[in-house]
Amino acid sequence: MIIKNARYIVSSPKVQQCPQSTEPEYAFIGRSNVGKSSLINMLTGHNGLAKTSSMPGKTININYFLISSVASENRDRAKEKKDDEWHIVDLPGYGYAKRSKQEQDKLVEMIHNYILHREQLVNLFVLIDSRHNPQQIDLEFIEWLGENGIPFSIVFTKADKQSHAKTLGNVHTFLKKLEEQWEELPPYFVTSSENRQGREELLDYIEEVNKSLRA
Ligand SMILES: Nc1nc2c(ncn2[C@@H]2O[C@H](COP(=O)(O)OP(=O)(O)OP(=O)(O)O)[C@@H](O)[C@H]2O)c(=O)[nH]1
Ligand SMILES: [Mg+2]
Repeated sequence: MIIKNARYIVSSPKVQQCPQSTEPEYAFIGRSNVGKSSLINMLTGHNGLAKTSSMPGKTININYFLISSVASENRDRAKEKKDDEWHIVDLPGYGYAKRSKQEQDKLVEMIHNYILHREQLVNLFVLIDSRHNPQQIDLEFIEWLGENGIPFSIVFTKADKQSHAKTLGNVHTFLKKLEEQWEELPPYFVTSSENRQGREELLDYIEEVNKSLRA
């Protein structure tokens, strides 16, 4: 997939205030600081599109970006072809310990409401830090997605932070853990926003899902 344009649309504090449009949307979720906003910038090729920070807790609303793209196979006919239009949604992270309980609960409610009620949501990317052992909070969140029948994929982040072998080991351990809960594993991707690892795979996957929606 070739991204032709990516632009910021709106930052909504509630699902009721999200855009009324019908474009399919792909949302990014995961623990605070896992790299959601950085991944969005890496995928779109626009540094600074989504606000990032080394301090956890940066994103606090439901942020919309409108993407125009063309399928790679139409690269040479991009002018004749109508662009695909879809939304990327940057969500706040969960599990930031320094937030007050009240703030934390409010964000979780917002995230849950969005995920459960947003009909345009076609896939949720759940980001997992590839440096760590499986964390309870991530496993519980994924279990909740399963209970509610939400379509999701896993994105392992920050693969540049350690050796390839260490990343693969952690990915394997996480998937083994998921196999205890799931008969079939979800699609998964290993990424780095630093060196753009996994970009093509993720964009191709989105292109496939977009295509299947039109079929
Ligand atoms: N080395 C490396 N650093 C990364 C990568 N992705 C994100 N970071 C760093 O991790 C920190 C957090 O990144 P964000 O993209 O703001 O994380 P987030 O998940 O959006 O965080 P919240 O909005 O607070 O929930 C920043 O300092 C990023 O530069 C990566 O792939 N590699
Ligand atoms: Mg963020």
